[in-house]
Amino acid sequence: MEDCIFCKIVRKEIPSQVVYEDDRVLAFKDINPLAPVHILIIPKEHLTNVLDIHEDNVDLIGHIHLVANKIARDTGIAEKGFRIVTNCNKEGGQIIFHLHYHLIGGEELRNFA
Ligand code: DGP
Repeated sequence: MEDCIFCKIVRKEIPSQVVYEDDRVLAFKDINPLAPVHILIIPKEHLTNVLDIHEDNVDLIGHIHLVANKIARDTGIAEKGFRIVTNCNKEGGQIIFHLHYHLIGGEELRNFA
């Protein structure tokens, strides 16, 4: 997508602090961290949000969870605990309309649900 900020990050047109990359997924530090570890994990392919997940991309979504698992271990947050969040549409708190998973941890997280 031409004007999508996260597509531009994937194409390296906008700089980011990459923590993991493969042919399908990019993970980088959130520009506005809510906790000591706050990483965004995104598919390189432009999907708008979870409503764009269908039978033909469930494998990609599973892969994203494996990547989250690896990053959680590598950053040292796996043992104590962490959160994976994806916001969907405006009332769900989505600001960037490219599917992304927030991986958050490194401190005691408040429960909100
Ligand atoms: P959401 O509300 O779920 O759409 O979260 C979008 C997140 O993306 C928000 O935590 C801030 C982050 N973000 C927005 N623009 C940029 C950017 O240009 N670079 C990085 N690293 N993060 C960004």
